[in-house]
Amino acid sequence: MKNNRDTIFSTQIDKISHFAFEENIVKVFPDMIERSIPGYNNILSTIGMLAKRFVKPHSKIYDLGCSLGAATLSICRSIDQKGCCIIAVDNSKSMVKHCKFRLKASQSDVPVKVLKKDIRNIEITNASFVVLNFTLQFLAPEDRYSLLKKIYSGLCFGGMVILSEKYTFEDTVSHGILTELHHNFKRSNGYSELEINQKKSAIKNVMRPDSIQIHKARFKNIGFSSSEVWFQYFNFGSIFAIK
Ligand code: GEK
Repeated sequence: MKNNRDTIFSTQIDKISHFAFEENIVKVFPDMIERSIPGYNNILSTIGMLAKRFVKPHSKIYDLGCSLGAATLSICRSIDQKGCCIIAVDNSKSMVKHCKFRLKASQSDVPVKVLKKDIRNIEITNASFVVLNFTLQFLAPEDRYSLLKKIYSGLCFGGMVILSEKYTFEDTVSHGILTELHHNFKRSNGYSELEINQKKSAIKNVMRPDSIQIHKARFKNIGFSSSEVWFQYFNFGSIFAIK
């Protein structure tokens, strides 16, 4: 797949439909995510570093909502622990198809299974490292606790969950400033006002972010012994949680 430029929302759309991870989006996905999420590449490379530190030999690594396998590839390049395998899961048929091509082309030594499944319906067992890189925000809020509880149950002690998300902020002034900075980031990456506004309408009811406080309280409630924000760039960031 070529690295196509994202022009999906660049012309006036009369009736904007809900954002869905279908072939048209998948074809421009690497460009879209890089120009839309501040710090995306820094997060990916650090996921590799954290995997090197926290993955245990003979355990499983899960990349939930793997899209085109960017986090999986970063982990493959970073780990040398024996007997590990990565389970990469996405419920978009197009994402899974292109993810398999990409992983095949990378010729990594780490075994990877790519599954077209809903992450709410998979089993998690013998895990030492679980990645939710900008995925949880797409789940209905009422499904988030049970997914993280299932992950906790399948995680070994000392294992790590990486949760990267867009955040909301309880303080409305801070929320406004950080949202404005994010829009400036998108403008500086070549997105027009029309593109920013039309994408916002398309994604409004599909992606529902939580605050950092909600994420941390949820981890604590489930039983994780530590959790901390290790990266933040405007209203995007990443938290690790350890069992
Ligand atoms: C990356 N992690 O590049 N089950 C499985 N997959 C799902 C579900 C679900 N219930 N809901 C959404 N997805 C990637 C980026 S993108 C983030 C993740 C974004 C999948 C969905 O199909 C999409 O591929 C992914 O979660 C979210 O590191 O586009 O902002």
